Amino acid sequence: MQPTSQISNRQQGDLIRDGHVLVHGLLPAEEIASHRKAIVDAVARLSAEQRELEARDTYGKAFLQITNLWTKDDAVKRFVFEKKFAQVAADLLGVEKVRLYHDQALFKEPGGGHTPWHQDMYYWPLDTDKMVTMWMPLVDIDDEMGMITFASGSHIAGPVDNVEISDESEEVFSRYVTDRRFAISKAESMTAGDATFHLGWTIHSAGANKSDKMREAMTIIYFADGARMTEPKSVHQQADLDAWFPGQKPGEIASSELNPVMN
Ligand SMILES: O=C(O)CCC(=O)C(=O)O
Repeated sequence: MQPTSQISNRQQGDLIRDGHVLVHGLLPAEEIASHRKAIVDAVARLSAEQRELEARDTYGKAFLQITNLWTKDDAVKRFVFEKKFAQVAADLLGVEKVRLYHDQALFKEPGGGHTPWHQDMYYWPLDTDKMVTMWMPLVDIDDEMGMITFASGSHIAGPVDNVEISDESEEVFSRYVTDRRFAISKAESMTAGDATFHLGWTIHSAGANKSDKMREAMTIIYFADGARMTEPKSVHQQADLDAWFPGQKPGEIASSELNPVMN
């Protein structure tokens, strides 16, 4: 299917081959400030994290994580429902329509730890691999701040191990990507409003935030319209089914009130 958004056929091809692609300037500079303010304010209001970094486990050190902000804040909803984000997602997946899985803010604090290598699809109880995450920094970032990092081509083999994001996933996947000699790909820097898109099976991670600034990133996960719920294969998939698909059961088309069509 030909792209109808600002992405090119080449970028579509890159996603299929590498499992990730960087799109520059998806949100123009003049639009960033107001969206950023809305998201930063919402995270400050909604984050319940009280512990010092040292008192947290690896996952807790990686970021402040607030999910489905669109249901809690109308200003953030305007960001999440930007049709052009969803159209890029649909074009990259080669589908006509995409639905929302969920959004999430991932704010890596100054001094925050690395995000261990992992595969997102481990968490997702859907029968499609046409799922993609948009990851957008709201401030200019460089490698020192915790750049998102991909093992290019690692999506092609599908699931590698049944392991949640943890010290164990870091060990398992870093050994796997080294042994298989995947090219490790990350941008040297990203400007606020640039975005990466990665597929659900693409093995990825992010570095620690060695700077004294917050790495503010917002993510939106999309899936191809028509996908069906599957039997949860883990407690994590059960938790996702309950949280993101209220009232739905395995076998049904994923389409709860939390999963509107986005483009
Ligand atoms: O922001 C991060 O540190 C990791 C992001 C990530 O794993 C994701 O968006 O799937």
